[in-house]
This record gives sequence, structure tokens and C-alpha cells, in this order.
Amino acid sequence: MSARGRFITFEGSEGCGKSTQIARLKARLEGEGREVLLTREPGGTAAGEKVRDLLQHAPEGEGLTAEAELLLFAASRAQLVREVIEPALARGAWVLADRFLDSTTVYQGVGRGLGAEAVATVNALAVGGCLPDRTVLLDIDVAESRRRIAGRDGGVADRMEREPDAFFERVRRGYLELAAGEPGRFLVIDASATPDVVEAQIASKVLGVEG
Ligand code: Z5A
Repeated sequence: MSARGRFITFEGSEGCGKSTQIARLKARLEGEGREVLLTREPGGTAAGEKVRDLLQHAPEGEGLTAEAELLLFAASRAQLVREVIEPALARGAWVLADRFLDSTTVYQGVGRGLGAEAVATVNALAVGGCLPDRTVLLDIDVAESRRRIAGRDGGVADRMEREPDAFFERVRRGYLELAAGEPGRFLVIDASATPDVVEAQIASKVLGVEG
């Protein structure tokens, strides 16, 4: 039986560089001959992709309440964990996740104001004990986030992107507070640096690679 794989999650504001850095870490790991699985949330399964469409683009999602939104993110995650993440970890793969439960803690708990307790209860049910070994938090300010995502998708903002700056300020602060409370799991990186500098820090802290 192979040893359990490693579960690394990437978090941060939109445009912070998660996809860019996940692709780079995947290439490094595959260069070492490891199996690597990438996931994104919401989505990553057939059912989860339907939920993603509802949460982000479908007209039917426009009037979603904060509570319904929380449960939909959790539903997508519950499916992803059992259908994709757990089997991959069990066969020894590295799983690199573009968002996981911390996104819900921060966007729904802090951003939407649903509160830590309700969100923790829902998160615990969704992940069923499947928790990240390390979490890379790519920190950028709201103005830089807006700059990086401007013009994407033909300039059409999705449901979340239409929130005001104050929402994204709360999200950023929420992430930093969460990370401060769990310094053993979180690696906080200044993601306004160049992609090469960010990559080197991740390689050093997550893989122990220097130079
Ligand atoms: N959400 C939630 O509310 N609750 C939840 O539980 C979950 C999610 C799971 C998902 O959006 C939305 O759902 C998200 C939170 C919410 N909404 N918001 N806001 P998404 O999946 O569409 O997108 P995202 O996850 O927020 O991120 P992204 O837009 O895909 O960006 P990214 O992957 O972090 O960044 P990137 O694609 O690598 O880079 C963005 C651009 O910046 C690109 O042009 C890069 O070339 C450039 N870039 C990358 N790195 C750098 C550096 N270092 N310098 C300069 N430019 C850079």
C-alpha cells in the first residue's frame, strides 16, 4: 500500500496568482516523478461544476441568500472530497487545491457575516476530516486584485466580483487573521512580488527547495 499523499491548498483574493503558482508547483512535483492532482472550487466534479455555474453565472443564482450560498459551496466540496480528493490522497498523489474550506470560512463567514460557528459546523460536515497539510495564502490588496482580473471574461463581472471593495477588504483581513491563528498550517506570501519570487518562496517553504 502506498503512503498517503500530501494535500496542499491555495487561498487568497481573486487574481492573487493561485492558478499560476499551482501550475508551477505541479511541474516541479511531476519533474520529481510524483502524481499530482489539481482541483478547483467550486467545481471539480460533474455535480460541482453545475453548482459553480449556479453560484457564479446562472441567472437563477442572482437572488441566492447568504445561507443558500454557504450550503452550495459546501455541497460542491463534500462531493469533491469523497469523489476525487480522498481517493487521490489514498493512492499517494499530491493534491493541489485552488481554494478549499478556508474560502468558505472567510468569504461566507466573514465577508457575508454568517459567523465562524455556523460556517465551522458546515465545513466540518463537508470535509469529513479531510484537512490540508499546508495552506499557501497569497496575499494581495484589493486594488491589485481588481487590476489583475479587470477585462477578464470580456469585462463581465461574475456575481461575487460585483461586491464592493469593503467586502473584499473584510475577506483579506479574515484570511490574515485565520492564518495568524494557525501558523503551523499557513504559509503567508506577499503575492505582489513577481511570479518567480513567489514560486521560489513556495518551493522553499513547502518542498524545502533552496535557490
Ligand atoms: N468562493 C466563496 O465565496 N466561497 C467558497 O467556499 C469558495 C469560493 C470555494 C471563485 O472564483 C469565487 O468563489 C471567488 C471566491 C468564491 N470569488 N471571488 N471573488 P474563481 O474560481 O473564478 O476565481 P478565484 O479562485 O477567485 O481566482 P482566479 O481569478 O482564478 O485567480 P488566481 O488563480 O488566484 O490567479 P491567476 O489566474 O494565477 O492570476 C490572475 C492574473 O494575474 C493573471 O493574468 C496572471 O498572469 C496574473 N498574475 C499572477 N501572478 C502574478 C504576479 N505575481 N504578479 C503579477 N501578475 C500576476
